[in-house]
Amino acid sequence: MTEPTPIRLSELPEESASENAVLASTTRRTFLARASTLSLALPAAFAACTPGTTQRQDTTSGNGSNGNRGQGGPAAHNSDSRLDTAVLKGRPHNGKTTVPANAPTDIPFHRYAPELPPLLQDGRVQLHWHAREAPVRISDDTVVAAWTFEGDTPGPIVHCRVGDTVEFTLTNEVDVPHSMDFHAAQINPKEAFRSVTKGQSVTYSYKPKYAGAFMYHCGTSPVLMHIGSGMYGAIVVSPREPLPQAREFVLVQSELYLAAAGAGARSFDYQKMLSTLPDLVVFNGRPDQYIHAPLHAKVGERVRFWVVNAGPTHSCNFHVVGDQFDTVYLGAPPATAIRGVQTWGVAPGGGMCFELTCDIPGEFPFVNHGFGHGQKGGIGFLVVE
Ligand SMILES: [Cu+2]
Repeated sequence: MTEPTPIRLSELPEESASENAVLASTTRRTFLARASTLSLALPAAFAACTPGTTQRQDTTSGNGSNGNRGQGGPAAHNSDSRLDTAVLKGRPHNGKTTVPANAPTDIPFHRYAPELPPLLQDGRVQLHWHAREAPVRISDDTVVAAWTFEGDTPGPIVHCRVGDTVEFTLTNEVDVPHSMDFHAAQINPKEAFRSVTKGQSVTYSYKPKYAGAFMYHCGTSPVLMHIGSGMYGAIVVSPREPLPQAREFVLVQSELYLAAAGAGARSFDYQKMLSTLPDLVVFNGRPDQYIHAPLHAKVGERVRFWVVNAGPTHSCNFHVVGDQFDTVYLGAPPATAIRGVQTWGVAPGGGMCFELTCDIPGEFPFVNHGFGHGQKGGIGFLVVE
């Protein structure tokens, strides 16, 4: 295996060396498209030139690790998030999302349904999704200019079982390259998670090996921008042997970093994402939506929360006020269950399964108990009657 040659920033194509020059001659949208495309053309060896990263060969095994620069189409490249981070580390990046010119202006609010969808019976989940830019109303007074899977953020909830076949196709409808990284998959990311440009599609299938709540997200460079702008969601993989009967909900926590309010939709702001001080921290994309329209359960029922933390940066310290988790699964349910838990942290990029029994009636807030974040919208009510 040939030792990869580190690439310096000065060796990048000229248009990336001067952000000002780029911004002066192009729109931000064009710049982001260029930045993403540029990163596709960089070899995995670039990750090795970043201090603190270890060299890896896996993403380019078979065709060398430094031979792709500037020549291949998307099929030859990997939208690996470590690579993406390395590519843009230290570079100025003024990316902001925008609303498509032809988008509707009257955007109604809809509550993101948190109920776990039923399983399909034939063991196959066929998904053909589209990467779209769309305005999404997240509250009475705020519409965001989101990058989405299927027009909403989070994207659709997927539910399958261990060993089922997930057949997935992503078609990109927009100028910025996008991709799909399912954390429930064991698959060659260089092929499956590659970015596709406008009008292109990528198709792959996999069989989830473990049960759990898994994140999916766009992994295109800069991955922080793509997750932070709305391209994430949850796939829940149930075990083959059913878990105890329960009312099941899916909660995806995410942070929102928004540009100043102006006319129309608020942009997602890459510089604010880097600052890691979010404007909002929310469940299922909208602040306080489950305060206004709570989750419901009956006395005597078991409630199961599948909690995914899309981040992109902060933990979700999941807690239910006035109750305790009867069961938290540290790994794939039903193994590694622990009992009597008050709060447990779900890492960004992670997911966990929490259960409680509704022994008494009441209104039970479920929160991110990291309250500096919980009070930015990461709260809702479970009403037990
Ligand atoms: Cu994307």
